[in-house]
Amino acid sequence: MAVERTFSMIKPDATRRNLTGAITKLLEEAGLTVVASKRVWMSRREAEGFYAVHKERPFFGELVDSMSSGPTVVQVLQGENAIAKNREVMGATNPTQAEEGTIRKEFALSIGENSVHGSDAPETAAQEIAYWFSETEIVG
Ligand code: RTP
Ligand code: MG
Repeated sequence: MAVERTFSMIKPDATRRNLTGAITKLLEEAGLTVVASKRVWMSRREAEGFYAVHKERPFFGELVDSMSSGPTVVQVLQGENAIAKNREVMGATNPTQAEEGTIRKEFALSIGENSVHGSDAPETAAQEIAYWFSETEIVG
């Protein structure tokens, strides 16, 4: 299995409830290492750019509103099989379908306010990391 990097966000619904530490703990316990981290309050324009792939979806406006409504913690996670492992720890997009022990089962409020984001493939991980971080900010 290869060591990979993936991109993760702790969304405003979670930072607002002071869950940055609790969520990071679950990621670390799953064997992922935080190799870059910063807190950002993204603008609507940054949120629209980040989620451009969803711009035709009916929930796009709501998603941009919510992601620019408060601070987000953006992170790069490193570890074996990091992309799939992170998705596993996050749990299903809709928290009512998330498995016991996952971040979304424990903390998400709704499908829109679902506490975390994680890249879904190597290509999107590389793009999403580059959207928020320069190489010098990542310390492996
Ligand atoms: P993410 O990208 O955030 O890690 O989550 P995901 O792959 O599980 O979900 P995706 O389909 O990529 O959707 C991105 C985010 O949009 C919000 N969403 N709202 N109201 C809705 O029906 C709806 N559907 C999706 C969620 O916050 C989701 O994480
Ligand atoms: Mg997604």
